[in-house]
Order: sequence, then C-alpha cells, then structure tokens
Amino acid sequence: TSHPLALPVGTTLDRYIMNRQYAFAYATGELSQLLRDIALAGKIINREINRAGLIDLTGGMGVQNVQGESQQKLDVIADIRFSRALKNGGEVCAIISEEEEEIILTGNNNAKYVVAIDPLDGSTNIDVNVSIGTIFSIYRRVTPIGSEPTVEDFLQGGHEQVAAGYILYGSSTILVYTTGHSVNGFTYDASLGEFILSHADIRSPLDGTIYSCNDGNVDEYEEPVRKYLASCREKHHTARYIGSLVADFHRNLLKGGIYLYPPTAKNPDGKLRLLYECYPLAFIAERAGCRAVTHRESILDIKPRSLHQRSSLYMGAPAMVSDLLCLFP
Ligand code: AHM
Ligand code: MG
Repeated sequence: TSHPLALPVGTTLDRYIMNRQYAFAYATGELSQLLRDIALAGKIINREINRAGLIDLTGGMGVQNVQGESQQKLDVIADIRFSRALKNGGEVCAIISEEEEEIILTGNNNAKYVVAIDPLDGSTNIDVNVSIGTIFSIYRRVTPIGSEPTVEDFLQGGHEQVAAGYILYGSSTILVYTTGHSVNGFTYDASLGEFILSHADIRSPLDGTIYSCNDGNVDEYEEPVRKYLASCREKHHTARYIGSLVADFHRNLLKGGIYLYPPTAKNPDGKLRLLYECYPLAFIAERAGCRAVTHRESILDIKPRSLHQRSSLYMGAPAMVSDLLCLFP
C-alpha cells in the first residue's frame, strides 16, 4: 500500500515534509513551515523535560489553569514555547491552548491557519518521570485573511482538520502526525537534533487485547461500559493505563487496544477536551484504521460549541469499539 512517493525509514522529518509538499500541486509551503515550527517547539520542550529534575522545573506553580487544575511549571513552559514558536513562525493567526481561557491572537492576521493545542498533556505524570505528550490540531481559518481571527475559526468540527498530531515524550520521543492521508511517526535522534521517520504508514491492528481506563472510576461508569470491562477481564485481556492520553493512545495504536474515558460523577460530559485532545487523536485514529466514538456518535461528527468543551471518548481497534457499542441500548 505504499505511496509511489513514499520515502524510506530513516528520512528526516524536514525532508519528508518537503517531499510531501511537492507531491501536492496546490501546496504553498505554509503548512509545511507550520509543521516544522511545531517540531522545533517539540524539540525545545523535549530538552526542558529531560533536564526538568535538574533545574527544579517540576512541581506546582501554586496557580490553577482555566479548568481549575493545578498547573505545573512545565505546562507553563510548554505553553509559552509553543505560543512563541507559532507566533514567530508566521503561519498561524490564532491559537487555543488547554492552558488559556481565550483564543491567543498571534498578530499575524495574514496567516491562513489556526492551531488548537494541549502543550503538555498528562499533568499528573510530569514530576514523576512518566511519559507525557503534546497534542495539536490544525485548521485553515474561515474568517477572511487580513481580519482578526475569532472563535469561529476553531469551531469548525473535527472533519475540517487539515492536520493533527502528537509528540510523545516517552522512553524515546516520537512525533506522529497526519495531514489526512497516511499516519507517520518520527523518532527524535537527540545526537542529530532531528526527527527521523521510524514508523511509516502506521496501520493499527483491527482487534486487540489491551484495555485502558481509570479503574478507580469503574463504579461510576454507565452499565454498558462496566459490562464491556467485565468481558475484557473474562477474556483475560491486558489492563494498561498510564494516565497520559498520548502514551496510552500511542501504545494501543501500535499494539491494538481500546482507550475508555466515560462520563463520571465528577465529569458528567467526560473529562477530555474535544478540540485539542479528542478531535486530533480521533483524526489520527481513523486514518490509521481505528475508531473514536462516544456512546452515540463518532467523535469527528460532534458539533463543537465552545473552546474547552469536554467529551467522553472510546477509541481504538475497530473490533473492540464495535463490541463496546453493541452493549449500549
Ligand atoms: P490533563 O490535560 O490535565 O493532563 O488531563 C488529561 C489526562 C489525560 O492525559 C489522561 O488520559 C487523563 O487525563 C487521565 O485522567 P485520570 O487521571 O482521571 O485517569
Ligand atoms: Mg490535557
């Protein structure tokens, strides 16, 4: 199934992006530059994370972000780094971030794109050396070029994403993204300072044996979800849950599994944020052959209403997601 212009494993991200740009006649290079800006910010965050323990970057700031969670120093740093990289890069007119209530205007009103980002996801894992990630989603603006961007640019819906991706800062750092065609992963080689194509055209298994949810919440899950989890245990499936969405998603994508974040008493609409957590991962999941749904619709079909809207999320191998959905009346 490899594309005629497919590049071999070992190709650098920069070269890959340039090659893809030439493959599309209409491409002007702005999206390519934007993807490179995100990769650069990712390298900077990666550096900060790797030395976090040394320079006392871990631990709380004593302030709360817009969702009322305690904000970690690294969250703040990642937010600043990404905003700066996207502002300086010049291809983005506005950003929304998990860390900020309102849209961030970059001042580049002539730019075509807007970006929704969770700069550093997995906040409870930051100061304990466990994998964390960045999630991003890119749209072409709908407001006229030259004008000030508005929330409308962000509330287009999941199908309108032009690209989505994540960076997982794990046992190695990997950037995975798609522009709506294949999904490709680039592992960071720190000695070269380059992301290198390591996972070309990722296709997820159709079925799997891993299930990932916060077991502490199970009593609050709705009946069909509890039934599904009981069936996983009956089949001696494997429970794996890191509590960093990117890390749990990446593992299940490669190995075959299902990720579940159902509604709970504390988060009746689900915990995860639609625009910069669910949409981008759902976009990647579908392109890699997985499904991403709530109990009643596909994540990408959800109509966005507000910037920090939440959703429940069931995502992973299509056979597993279908088995779960069958249990809902
Ligand atoms: P965060 O944006 O505050 O980091 O929260 C999102 C995280 C996801 O990475 C993870 O999947 C989920 O929250 C874990 O939640 P819980 O601790 O409730 O299991
Ligand atoms: Mg998050």
